Amino acid sequence: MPVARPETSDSRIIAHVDMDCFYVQVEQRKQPHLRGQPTAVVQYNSWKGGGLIAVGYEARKDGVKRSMRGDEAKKVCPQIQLVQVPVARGKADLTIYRNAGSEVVSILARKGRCERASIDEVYLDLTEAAETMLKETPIESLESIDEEVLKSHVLGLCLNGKDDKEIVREWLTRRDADHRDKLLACGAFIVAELRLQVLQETEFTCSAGIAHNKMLAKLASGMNKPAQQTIVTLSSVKGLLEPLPIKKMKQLGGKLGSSLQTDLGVNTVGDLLQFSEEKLQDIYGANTGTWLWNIARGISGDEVEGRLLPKSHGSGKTFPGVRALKTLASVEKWLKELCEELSERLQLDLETNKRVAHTLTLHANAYKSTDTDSHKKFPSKSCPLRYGAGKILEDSVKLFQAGLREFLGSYMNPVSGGWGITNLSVSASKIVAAPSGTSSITRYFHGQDRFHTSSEPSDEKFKLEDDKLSPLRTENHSASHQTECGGEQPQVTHDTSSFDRYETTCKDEATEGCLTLQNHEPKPRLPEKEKNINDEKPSYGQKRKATKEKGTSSILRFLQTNSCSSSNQETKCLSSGLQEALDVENESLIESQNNRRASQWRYNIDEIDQSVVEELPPEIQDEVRTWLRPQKQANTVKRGSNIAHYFSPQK
Ligand code: DCP
Repeated sequence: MPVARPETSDSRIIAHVDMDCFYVQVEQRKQPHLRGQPTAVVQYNSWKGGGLIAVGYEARKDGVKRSMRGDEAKKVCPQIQLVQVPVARGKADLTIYRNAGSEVVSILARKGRCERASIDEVYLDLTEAAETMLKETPIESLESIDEEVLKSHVLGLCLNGKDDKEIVREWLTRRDADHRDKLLACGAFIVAELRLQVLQETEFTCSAGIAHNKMLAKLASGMNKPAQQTIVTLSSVKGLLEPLPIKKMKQLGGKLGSSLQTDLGVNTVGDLLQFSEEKLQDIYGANTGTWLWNIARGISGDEVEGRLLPKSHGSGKTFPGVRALKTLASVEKWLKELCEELSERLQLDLETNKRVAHTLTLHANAYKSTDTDSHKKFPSKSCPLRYGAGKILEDSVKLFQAGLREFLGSYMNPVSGGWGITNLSVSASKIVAAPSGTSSITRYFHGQDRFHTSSEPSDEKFKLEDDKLSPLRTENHSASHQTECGGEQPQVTHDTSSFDRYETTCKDEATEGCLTLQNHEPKPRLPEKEKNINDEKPSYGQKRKATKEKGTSSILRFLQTNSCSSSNQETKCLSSGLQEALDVENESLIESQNNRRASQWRYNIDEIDQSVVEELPPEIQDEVRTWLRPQKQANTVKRGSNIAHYFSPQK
């Protein structure tokens, strides 16, 4: 869910730096003879010349596009150089690009707080640096100004194509300029210098947007590429935003954007301006309403997070068309590859950065051959992460089983086929600093081993991801979630809008080998009494209500299934291979249903895993925590309260 944060100040100086045709530049540095040549990077598979994932600017001039395959690119640009993405474990290996991104980050971080937003994008908070510069070096008295700064594009400034640099120079050095514009001018100097340092030290060019907040800086960085920078002045904000298609705005690429279009007739950001904050709050809830009102006016208080390392690690692969995985054995084989890669990267992160990840998540895209329910998605599943490739694989297999069972429903037997997996990925998130000192790290892992004595994850630790728990939980997870994938992955929506949207939509073959930015769809919190603009149509609010109910039953199912599975079944399930396990799971499901009918429900509160609790709706979390306080346990459970409702045998 978008969070409406008020601007702490409209004098912040924020830059968004985006590398130009990044993978192509990395390959050109590796093979200097490619410099200046039309070049594109293709995914490793050779069908129709492979899918293009990065296109150099020389090739773009000839009409080559990222949506093309290698063969098509050769038709429009016969001299194009196609470079294959490195391959490891039968899939794309992005290590060189990741490392190249880290080189750039370490340079950009020199002047202020720096947030690594993706493999080739960075936000910088340059407020302090700009203020210091303004105090120490008044720009109006500068005699010579670097070309790179003079090449800046200042939005709203009228250029004539002849004396552009002079006009920019005047703007930069105006004595009577507003303080905020003076700070922006300083930002332009600082960013130009950083971009030059990146070029000198890494040979890479990049482009940047400089503005008073992250949203505007991001919108501007792609406006003039390659190797240029764009400044968003306060006076230009209205003109910049008004014509923008609403779906292009960050966090509006999904359902919320569609609701604005269909329910309110809002197609551009300008259209949103006619709605009062109260009206938007009435429809979408207080927070989302305010957020919408703010973004229409270019207001966004999002802070640049000081983070030079990725938030999560992922390893994935797509299996398009005939390559879809149709047997459990093939899924297990690929999971092994993915888990090994993930484990290596986790190990490296631990050794290099002393960080540990806490959550393992399995995502997949699937279809049923006899599909009557084609909109149904394979549910993402997560559990506490245990270190070691073997353990990660074991847990991933369990997560896959759980997801497949849910995807197919109780009437379809996973073993008998009739399904296909077109995308598979595992990711590790909730990465935090490891306890300091090597001995602590060792203790940490010993502790983990003790916890998982059987090396088997207990069923209680498997939980439904996101929407599956409850709608509120989804809202809690609306913050952007970035995964640098080590393999073939879903789409990247690298337009000016939704780079950190959670688009579960996937991927055609051309997206293989790509970096994935996985984020959560904004889910507005709805007001208690939902007011619909159009009572005829099912509104966004009504849809959400339906989801809520669905979420409630899902969590119930989850808790009950877990608590009902007998230890005998569990042991059998865990010690067998995937096929056998799925048979057992089916039996277990039937038995758990019977158990439910017989009201043999039991849930041992001591077995509630903390990370499961964290995924529950906030009010439920509070109540569970109250339960977990032993001395108060007996007195604090409120009869008829929400938690009792979720956990009650009758349900
Ligand atoms: N990428 C990918 N798969 C995609 C899109 C992108 O693997 N579907 C990779 C290759 C890109 C890198 O991510 O080089 C960064 O993506 P961008 O969208 O930022 O595009 P480029 O950096 O290639 O070009 P631009 O100069 O337009 O930003």
